Amino acid sequence: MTQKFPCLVGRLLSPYVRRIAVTLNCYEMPFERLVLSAIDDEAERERINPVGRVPALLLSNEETLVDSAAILDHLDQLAGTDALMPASGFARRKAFYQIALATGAIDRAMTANAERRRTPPDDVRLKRLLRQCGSGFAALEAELSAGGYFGGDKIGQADVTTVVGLTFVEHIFPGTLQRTDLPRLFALAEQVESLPAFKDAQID
Ligand SMILES: N[C@@H](CCC(=O)N[C@@H](CS)C(=O)NCC(=O)O)C(=O)O
Repeated sequence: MTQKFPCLVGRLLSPYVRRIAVTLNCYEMPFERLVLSAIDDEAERERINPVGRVPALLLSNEETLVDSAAILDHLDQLAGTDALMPASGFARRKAFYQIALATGAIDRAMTANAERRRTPPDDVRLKRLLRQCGSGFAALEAELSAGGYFGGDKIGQADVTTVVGLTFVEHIFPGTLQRTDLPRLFALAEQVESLPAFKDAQID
């Protein structure tokens, strides 16, 4: 059966899946969803992606894209001059740096989440992972000017990935990140989470 729209695989609890959903919404590209858990549904995930990870994007020509960075690259090419990534130069390098801080912080939180589920958890490791997650967001706070976006006056992928990451960490480790330490990031998150592109891709 051929599908009309691309199909996004994974739950929006995953910040990697969610940043794809938000980006598709920003680009006004319709998509379908296949909601597979990143914990259960392993056989189905491995059928789609041999390493069992989400997100994947199933294209209508039956191609399968895996890994959120590769999926974003494809979507940015389709979006052309409307892409959320700067096309070249310092602005593009800077955006990649900021996105790497955000995905790095997300990965630390995910590893910490797995660590706290172990019996018994390694508390020293858990503390270090959460500290490094916090340091990533602190570095992002320093990159952001009050009331602005990372790239200036227009929302970009660094904003999308950072806010999706902040909301995720707040969700799985409530209270770990403090508004008093990250006032500009929390203000950015409050503002963009109220945009339709984010509201239509709430954590599920
Ligand atoms: N670098 C990957 C990371 C994807 C990732 O970590 N996915 C997690 C969910 S957030 C996953 O599928 N976990 C299940 C597993 O590793 O078994 C990307 O950007 O897509």
